[in-house]
Amino acid sequence: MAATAQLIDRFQRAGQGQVFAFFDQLTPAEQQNLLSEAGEIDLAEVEQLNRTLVAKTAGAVGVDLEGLAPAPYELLPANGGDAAAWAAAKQTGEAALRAGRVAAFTVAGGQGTRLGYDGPKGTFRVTPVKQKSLFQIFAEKILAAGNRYGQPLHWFIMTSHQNHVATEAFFGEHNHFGLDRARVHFFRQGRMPAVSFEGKILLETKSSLALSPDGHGGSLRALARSGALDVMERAGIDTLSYFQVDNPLVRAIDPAFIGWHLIKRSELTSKMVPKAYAEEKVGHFCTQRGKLIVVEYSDLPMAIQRETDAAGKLRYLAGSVAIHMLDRDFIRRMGQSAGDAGVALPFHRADKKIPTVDATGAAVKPEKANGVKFEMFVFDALPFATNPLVIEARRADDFSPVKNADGLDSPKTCREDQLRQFARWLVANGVSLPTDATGLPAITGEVSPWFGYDEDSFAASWAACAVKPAIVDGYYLT
Ligand code: UD2
Repeated sequence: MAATAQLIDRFQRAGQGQVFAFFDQLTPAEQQNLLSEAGEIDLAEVEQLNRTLVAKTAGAVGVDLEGLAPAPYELLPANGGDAAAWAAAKQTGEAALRAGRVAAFTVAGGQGTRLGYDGPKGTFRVTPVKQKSLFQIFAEKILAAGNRYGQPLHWFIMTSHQNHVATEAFFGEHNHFGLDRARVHFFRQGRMPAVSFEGKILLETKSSLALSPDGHGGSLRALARSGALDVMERAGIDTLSYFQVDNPLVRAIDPAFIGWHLIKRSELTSKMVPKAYAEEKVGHFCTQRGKLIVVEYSDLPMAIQRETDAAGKLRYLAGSVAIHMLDRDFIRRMGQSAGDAGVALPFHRADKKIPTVDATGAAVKPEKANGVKFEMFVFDALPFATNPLVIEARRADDFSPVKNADGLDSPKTCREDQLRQFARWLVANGVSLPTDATGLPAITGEVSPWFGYDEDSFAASWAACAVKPAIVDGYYLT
């Protein structure tokens, strides 16, 4: 049988023949497109997901809560943690940076639908004065840290099929923001087909499948498959600093975080911030049967999220802000296919409105969820890691994502959090800058990561200014 007929036959035997319902009406180029997309699909995997995730109703896909307890974490010195241990961690992290063992890694494959922004999310402009894009901020932090430790850093960026070309073009237009382009590595994440509630793979058009990114957990496979891990190995990099594209406040390169990870011989270390309120939409670090896990807010019953201890503090306080340190060999182990390694990240089900076609081939834009997408989450790697660790981070210095057009986690809240951070750094160095009760200064301004990307680098630059710059409305330190 010819390859085409064989492929179609395999889909038919798997009960997925509808994928080729319009095949005879397509042009040769369209047929080729559909065949190539169909060739990407692992039918056995889809069959298994249909059995385990789709066949049950959304309500019945219960999460196992037995034996769940809040996870322990390393407290910051300000909150009672061991100051000497933090100082040692910072020193170890700085030594690793000077030795060139660390690279940055941004997951930027998401679609940014909630923000309503058309284009790769990393191109969204967020800073108060210069309107720098998310990508530019990360680039400058990475450049500045490379200068500080005398070792230029590599930066890995995971894109999706939808935004890969636009992302690379954006970097090209901006001359890679001054980074050595040989050290900036883009690669696409994998994709998964969406299925109907009956488990049928959906067509997006008559000649294409409804495919979507396989979640940030797909980054482990994608790092392995793309050759990124080999690049790391050749460059002597064994530690990857992982952060999300939507969070400009992140300490992209944080020596203490790196140091904790290395000292504890952890394969996967994560930052937590105390949840701001019980209903905050973040994952929760928990333990279960001796393993460290993250339970998403949508999976943890609200009664548990609201539980408090005797002192009135939230019991499940440790919120996951999607900032991790990953060991290269661990990624290699997790990035193999399930068959090779015997371990694999689980998929999660998300019910979505999926544009598709009806029985006549006419386009359908559904008004309510009509199918299921499958995604992997990177934090599901925690129970597979040796010596996994959680450390506390200060929200004000690590986390202010841009997710929604207005309200919480919006461009406005993020801009204000940047202004508060700059104000804290200035005040800590003797500048008098009036702020309101939340720390928000009355004037607008901006500190370039070149000048300071954390309190230490800021203090060093400030001290080096023979004549201190005037801090007036619209100031820009660079
Ligand atoms: C994520 C976490 C949540 C909390 C929060 C912090 C999950 C399920 N939840 O929520 O617990 O830590 O972040 O901000 O992770 N991405 C890809 N490829 C994909 C999907 C996402 O690269 O296929 C990237 C995306 O570009 C972004 C990040 O992953 O950088 C987060 O994606 P999200 O917006 O879907 O996560 P969110 O806000 O639901």
